[in-house]
Amino acid sequence: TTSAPSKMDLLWPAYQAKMQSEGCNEAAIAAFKYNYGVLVSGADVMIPESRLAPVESLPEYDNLTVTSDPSLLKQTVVLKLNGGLGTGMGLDKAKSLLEVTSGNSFLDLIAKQVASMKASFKTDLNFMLMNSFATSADTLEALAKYPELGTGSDLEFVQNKAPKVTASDLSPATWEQEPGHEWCPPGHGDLYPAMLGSGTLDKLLAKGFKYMFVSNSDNLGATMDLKILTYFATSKAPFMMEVAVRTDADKKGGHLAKDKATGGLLLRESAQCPEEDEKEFQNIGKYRFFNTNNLWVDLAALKAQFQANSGSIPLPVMKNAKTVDPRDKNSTKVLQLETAMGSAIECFDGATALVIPRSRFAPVKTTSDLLALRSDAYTLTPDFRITLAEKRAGVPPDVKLDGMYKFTDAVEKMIANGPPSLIDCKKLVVEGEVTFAKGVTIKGSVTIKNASGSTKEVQAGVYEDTTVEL
Ligand code: UPG
Repeated sequence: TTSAPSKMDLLWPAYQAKMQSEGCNEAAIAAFKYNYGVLVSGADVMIPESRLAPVESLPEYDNLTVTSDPSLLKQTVVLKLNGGLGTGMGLDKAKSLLEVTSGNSFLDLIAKQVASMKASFKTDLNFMLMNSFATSADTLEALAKYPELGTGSDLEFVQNKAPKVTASDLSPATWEQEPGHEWCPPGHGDLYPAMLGSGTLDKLLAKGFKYMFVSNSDNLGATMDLKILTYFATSKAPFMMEVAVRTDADKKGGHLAKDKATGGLLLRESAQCPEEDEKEFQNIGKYRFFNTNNLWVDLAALKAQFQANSGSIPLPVMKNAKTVDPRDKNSTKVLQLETAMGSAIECFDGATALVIPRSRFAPVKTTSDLLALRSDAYTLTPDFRITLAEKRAGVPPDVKLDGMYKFTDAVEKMIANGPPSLIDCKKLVVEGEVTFAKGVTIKGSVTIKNASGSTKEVQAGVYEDTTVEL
């Protein structure tokens, strides 16, 4: 008997052909095929509240009693995710090219951090980047002045590209005006298939590397920590996520939870939360732990995952609805299939999480984050980390800038005389167009409003728990 071809049998060959003629490797095709299969099956990709239980307690960094073992450094690769563009902040290049502080971009600070780690651990340290087709050239150019960081395939591998899917009939999206728009980066969960497909994973294993520490390039608090490495290695866990205790400033990103069915840990990204559960997602008393995206991976366990799952890792799939030309809202409606690196926590038996001090987490997702980071609420350490000032006791200021400050050039204008002091600021809200005079100090919760329609200056002085109408 012959059965009717499945929907997947009918739809898949066009993608296979498209990816092959584009030169995508086997691992990239296998990863996309898995994601696309989930889409075609019609499965609900959301993670509803009903599936989750909160995580009550976890081991904490401050209570670890391990004796650091520096010999582990030689078996460890430090990797930064650098595939993302700064589009959301008005930059058409890699986000890590943005200036963070005193003439240093994220990449400058990362290069200086690595140099400083090598000096302080008195050993070579293997450093790598995952770039995307959109960030590779600019990044390599910016890093050319740090040759000691590494070069060529020792320094980077480039992540995969995935075909965009036409929303109406699930066929491969086409856009003849600009065929580049037919492809997208498949999210940072692509780290794993990209490592496999580029040969990086096998190369590292062959050279005797055992562990990988990976983090976001926008997190300048994430550097090698020997105590954590030693804890991870001696725990023999295949995978470990560094989590931070959530604060009011941590509304985006993903939180850790327990899968009620299996009792295992899982990550829920905001894109995976059904609208009706949004309130619970934001409940920082219930879901206390936040994924910092600082992850520790046992490379042999990663390789075993691929072997056990016929060459792909079954990460939860996220559907991102867009238009094929991102700038043309009238162009074809498409779905972009993405995965998140931290979701792998549910794939590895025995995966764990560790609560880390806030100093290891200083992300820049928005210009509000950037303003806070430029202020005295954060400090640049001698080893080039950016961390919350000690006086903040682990709590970042909650900054909310007006929508007109979405792009960095607007923020540069606002703080042309220097950023306000935020060391004692709980919350700062800016509504309307303002500039800060030199010498503005914000304490407690302050709202600054300018409804006039033209720029007004916030004059020098101390503003404490007040609303200022300019
Ligand atoms: N990135 C890639 N390739 C991609 C997408 C992103 O390399 O296809 C990089 C990007 O350059 C950045 C990092 O991945 O360095 C993180 O990407 P971003 O979009 O900024 O992070 P989010 O998806 O917002 O959040 C991640 C985790 C989330 C966590 C948060 C912490 O998914 O769970 O809470 O990081 O900042």
